[in-house]
Amino acid sequence: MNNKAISLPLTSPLLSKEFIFGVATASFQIEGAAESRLDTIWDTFCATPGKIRDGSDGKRACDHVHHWEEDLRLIRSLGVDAYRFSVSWARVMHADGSVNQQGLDFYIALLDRLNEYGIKAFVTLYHWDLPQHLEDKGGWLNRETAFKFRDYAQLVSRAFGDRVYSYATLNEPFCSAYLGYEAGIHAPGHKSRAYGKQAAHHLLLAHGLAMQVLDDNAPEALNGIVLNFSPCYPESDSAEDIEAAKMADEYFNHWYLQPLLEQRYPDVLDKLPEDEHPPVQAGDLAIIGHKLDYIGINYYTRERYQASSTELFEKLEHEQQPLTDMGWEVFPQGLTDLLLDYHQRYQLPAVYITENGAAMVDKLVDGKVDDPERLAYLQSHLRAVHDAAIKGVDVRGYFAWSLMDNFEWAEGYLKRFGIVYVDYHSQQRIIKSSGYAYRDFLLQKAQSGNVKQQGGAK
Ligand code: IFM
Repeated sequence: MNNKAISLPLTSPLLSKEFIFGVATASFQIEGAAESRLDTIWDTFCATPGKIRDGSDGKRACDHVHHWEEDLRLIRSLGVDAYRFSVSWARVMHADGSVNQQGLDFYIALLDRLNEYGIKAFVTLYHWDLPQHLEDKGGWLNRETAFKFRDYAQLVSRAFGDRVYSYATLNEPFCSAYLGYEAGIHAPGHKSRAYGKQAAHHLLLAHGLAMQVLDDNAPEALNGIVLNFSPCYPESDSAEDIEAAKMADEYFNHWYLQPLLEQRYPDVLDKLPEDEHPPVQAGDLAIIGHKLDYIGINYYTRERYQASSTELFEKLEHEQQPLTDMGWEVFPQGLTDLLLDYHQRYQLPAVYITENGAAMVDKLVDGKVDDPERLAYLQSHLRAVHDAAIKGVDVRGYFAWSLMDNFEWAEGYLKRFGIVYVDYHSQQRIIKSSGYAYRDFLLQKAQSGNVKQQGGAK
């Protein structure tokens, strides 16, 4: 096999004309232009010494607000069917809830251009950048934030009209809740198990409330949510390790999926002390369980667990090679396993792989970036999606994370996930060899008789 190219079996469901390929980004990670929006929890977090590894922030990032036309031309040149990006709440809404028209116009122009190019817009409403004024009132610990999110979804979906192919309410509520309120390694940096569950519940409630709004305002769009999963494997065949991995799986993965699909939290809830239970009020789970048109799945790696004498489970370090620059094990089989497992356990709606990719140590040499490890990662994970699809999982799309290198949260600019390299000084974009391989793969797919479909999503 040519290790400079991406390929799939000719009969792969991923090569059908309906299957959508895209690239993804998020507002805080690429936009910059912080002066034309409100402060967010990530601005505050970045300004707190020691929180971001390289001491950087998102004030300029990829300066996408000033480079968006060039960036959309770049996206078009890759031949993708879709572009997934997020809207910055802090850019489109003033603190008093009124519209920031300039901010909204930015996204409307972007959407219009995408539509002109025939590229489907997958819009995420919340990719972690909560306006700071809401955090000042408790952020996701405050139930009221869920209702503020509904108002924001109302404003955006009314203004965008029928320009959007698909909405995701939230990106990875696990990260917002667990990393932000329980582990303290993401903004706003709280460290409390009780807070983690409280924030998670309010995020899920926000999702359900926004779904009602999206279904009213954007009935033709595919409306859903994006979750991240790391499947949990037991370290050994012992009953104790198997039980530990099962509890971890419920705690980190099913905690989000089960309320959405079955209107209940997983059984591991009963193992938690009363003060760590989510603050569920009557009717909440019915709101959270609003019918989804699709579920977005973000996959990067797996985790391994063993039994612990003091905790419910103990997570093991990633040891198996190869590792990405994040220190995450490259384990494509985990994506197939996860998709098949969820397909068996739940009545899953349509599935889109909304993020998948790898941070690697990229070097710009003579104006080029050769990144064979990222290319191999993409190839093996596309194959993993294919393996699940041929076994019956209704996967309809795949988005590479990320279009371009960007602000990688607590890692700052030290980690590069892009299939396009960004020189942060000159703001030059340089397509990496993985980006060219992705483009060539899509070109070949298009040439083998596949015609892009136009029109509504549902
Ligand atoms: O960069 C992030 C993204 O914002 C959310 N999903 C995981 C990516 C890589 O860490």
